[in-house]
Amino acid sequence: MDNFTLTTVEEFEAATNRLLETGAQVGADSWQQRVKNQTPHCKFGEEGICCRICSMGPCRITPKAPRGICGCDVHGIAGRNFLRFTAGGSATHSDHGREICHTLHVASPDGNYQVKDPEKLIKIAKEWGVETEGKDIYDLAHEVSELALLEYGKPFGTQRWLKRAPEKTQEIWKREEIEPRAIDREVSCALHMTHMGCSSLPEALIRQSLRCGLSDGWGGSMCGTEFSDVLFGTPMPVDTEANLGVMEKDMVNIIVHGHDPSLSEMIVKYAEDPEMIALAKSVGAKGINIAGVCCTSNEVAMRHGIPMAGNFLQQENVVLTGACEAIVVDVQCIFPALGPLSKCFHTKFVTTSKIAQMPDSEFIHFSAETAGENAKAIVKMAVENFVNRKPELVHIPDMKQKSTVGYSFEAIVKTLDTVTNSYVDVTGTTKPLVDCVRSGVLRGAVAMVGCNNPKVRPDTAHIELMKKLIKNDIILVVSGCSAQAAAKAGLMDKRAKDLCGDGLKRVCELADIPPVLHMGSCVDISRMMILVAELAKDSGWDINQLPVVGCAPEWMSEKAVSIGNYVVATGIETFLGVHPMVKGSSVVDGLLQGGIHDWVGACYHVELDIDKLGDAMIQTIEEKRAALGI
Ligand code: MSK
Repeated sequence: MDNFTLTTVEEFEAATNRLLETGAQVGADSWQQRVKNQTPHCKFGEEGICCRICSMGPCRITPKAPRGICGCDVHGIAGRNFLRFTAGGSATHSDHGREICHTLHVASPDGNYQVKDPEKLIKIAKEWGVETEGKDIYDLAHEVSELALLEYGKPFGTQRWLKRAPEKTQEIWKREEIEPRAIDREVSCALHMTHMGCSSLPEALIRQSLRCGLSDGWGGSMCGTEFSDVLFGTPMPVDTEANLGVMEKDMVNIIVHGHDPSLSEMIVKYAEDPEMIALAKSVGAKGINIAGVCCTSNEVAMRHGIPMAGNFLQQENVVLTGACEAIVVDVQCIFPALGPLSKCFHTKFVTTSKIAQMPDSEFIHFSAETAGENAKAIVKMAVENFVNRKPELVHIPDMKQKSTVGYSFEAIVKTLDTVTNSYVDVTGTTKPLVDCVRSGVLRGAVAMVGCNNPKVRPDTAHIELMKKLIKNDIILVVSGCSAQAAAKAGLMDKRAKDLCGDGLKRVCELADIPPVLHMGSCVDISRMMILVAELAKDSGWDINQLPVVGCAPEWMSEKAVSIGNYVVATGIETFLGVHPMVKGSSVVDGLLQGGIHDWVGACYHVELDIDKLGDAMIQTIEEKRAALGI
């Protein structure tokens, strides 16, 4: 196998333990310790049966006290909590998308941001009925971005992007009254419904949870993905490396962390500025090394091949290497712990967004208008900090894997086109992929997404499930921190084809792809929605008939719940390795794990045993194949 082996979770853990020794030496706190301090968790919170919605409470439901002071029962309370959780996630993703629209609105030929994919912009404009003929590309960008921004608050109608779904799916959404209206309206409506004295009917609360989720996946997130591509380029396959070994001992290391590529793109650009490189050399460094954490990492890896230092539960590790000059963050999934931790080292913890302000950080307000000067100031600060490194604390684990990333929907279609000469008549479609599935060369696909969560041994579920699935000829499309787990292990190295079943191995060889395809960050799950929509159209099957399932084995955030809701509502069976906080209500849990199937043709499946979770996915894929007669 050309000396190729996967990196094991045990090796990840040994590297982390060595870094924690450095942490102990300097009196640093760690998430591992905080988990111990917080365990056992509050049962009422964990089961979703604590209500803090008004100040008569908090009310906690027990057999002796089956109703809150207002009379709400356990099902109403768990349902309201679930809807509020969803609204938090939908608002977060969608606001990220809104920021990208604003950035596009200030794009100009001589400004901080340009249009890098005019073709995609024109395609979207045509889709939205905007006249493109003879129009300056920047005028078009401003017009389309304004239309996109109006999607957030439009008084009438539903989301424009819904038209991308197959008609059957659109009919289901209409029939079930879950077509998302204005994005902000669905979030507002969720908060209104869950206010004291409004909805306590579980069915109504779960129906709005699906609608609010759909306003994210087929609304705000899709804006985030599509307009990021317009601004920064649609990802195409590119080689990179992953894990902490991508940090460089003799270079200035700047870690970018968070989600919005508007910041990280600029940091990448200014790190290549000859003036900054000269400055780095003048302070004794060999140059400037940028690496990413969490979804920012996915964004810059997919577009520039910037290496990926790690995922969610590895964010403290980059500081613990003692070789991080600056960790620069924007929004979402950033541990406030980075403030005090960075104080134990020479690391500058730089916050940049008014949305995510934290103690013990250096705040440099980053805006689209001043992006260039902000990025330059941040890079300069990091470079000048190199001299403050304490060599005795530096330890970079010698651990990294090669990865090929950047499989946007367009890249997947293009890759298939180049290898399937016999399909000259279907250029630009997913038909070759459909044929692989129909013939059984590929049994199906799993969209694996989501975070790490200390409730699951970090990265184990992602990696073990992926290994099991590819062995069974099931191709993976992945995003978020799941993508980084795969990359760190080596599953995005093309040589990982040797771990696949014969069918998937053949596909990997023909298409020259790894068996686990990196589709991007958490907003980019909208790319997966486009992929399943096109697969359904090209196959003639409905989305809920496709041998495709979703999986978030280590999820933890509100965004993940919003994602889960739009994936399920799109008709994709979704498998979870962490139970949603609704266990206290048999009715809400029953709806999520069964009842909603009657509405949208899919539901959640929760299984904490990872091996059984994998078996259940394979079984569902095989059942779908049998139902299709393939
Ligand atoms: S960063 S939401 S921990 S995937 Fe998008 Fe990772 Fe989950 Fe954040």
